[in-house]
Amino acid sequence: MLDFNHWVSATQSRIEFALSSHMPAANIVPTRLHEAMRYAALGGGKRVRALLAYAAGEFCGAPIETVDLPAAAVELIHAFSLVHDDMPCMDDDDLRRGKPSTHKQYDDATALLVGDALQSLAFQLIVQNPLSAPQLVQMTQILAIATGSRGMAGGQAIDFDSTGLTLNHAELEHMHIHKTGALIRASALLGAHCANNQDDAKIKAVDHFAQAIGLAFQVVDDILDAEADSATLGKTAGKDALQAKSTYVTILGLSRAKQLAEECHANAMQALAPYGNQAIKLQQLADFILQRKF
Ligand code: GRG
Repeated sequence: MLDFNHWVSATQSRIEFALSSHMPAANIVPTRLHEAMRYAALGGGKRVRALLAYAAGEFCGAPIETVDLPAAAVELIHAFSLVHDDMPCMDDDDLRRGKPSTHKQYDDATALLVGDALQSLAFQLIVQNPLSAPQLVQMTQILAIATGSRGMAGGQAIDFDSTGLTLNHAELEHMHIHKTGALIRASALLGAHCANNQDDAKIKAVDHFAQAIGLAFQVVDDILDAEADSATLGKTAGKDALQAKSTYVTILGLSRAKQLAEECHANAMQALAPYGNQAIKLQQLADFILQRKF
């Protein structure tokens, strides 16, 4: 476990460095935009999506250097979604990663452009990776689908359209598979696709694992929103109840929601069972996602 904790902090530093070195410096014109992009993407977050990319890459035999750019790309897309999600026209939140949301620190127009620019930069990084052309095409497609209307943006639209409605379990799951799950799934798949020799069975196992752990991640998110405080979360706690949103906690109750998170975790572990210790990082990451406190 000590080894895993060490790997998490070393990998978080690695991704911070990759992000920082691939983002325009704050003194490059347009300076306000570049400063705001760095504000939004650096110095915060658990980096779960990057960790998944590295762990899946390691499992599939990808050299670690080939995972840096896709790992940075998924964190850029994630940061972009958080910036837009916090804006007054979306979730309207003033606090993110323990500091003022980007539109509060800067302004709405800057926050809009930050999101746009982070998204473009993510795709630039994907295609800059020195991998084969077919690999890059496939990786671009994976990230594009996960981000767009058939993935994260679509999930957000479903969420937005559901305001004031009570969703049932299947509807809630459908929304989260897109809104949160699609990018988590893509993160692991992108890491897996960095391997020079593609092992289809392993990629399938990563895909199964990532879909299940993406759902676990969201169930835990709903539990934390109900149980934790804003200082611990670094974002406004109790937001779901305040907005009368359907969540796993509101539709199942706290205890059944916790049970569901365990079931999703077990499902994720099952996908890796045939690989034993080869999949140790992914397995430990699944525990980390289940047990996280913020
Ligand atoms: C226009 C393509 C497009 C996208 C914008 C705003 C939006 C559409 C989508 C929102 C997606 C969203 C914010 C999902 C919530 C996901 C979630 C649970 C975020 C918290 O993730 P953590 O806990 O955060 O990994 P840290 O700060 O640790 O990185």
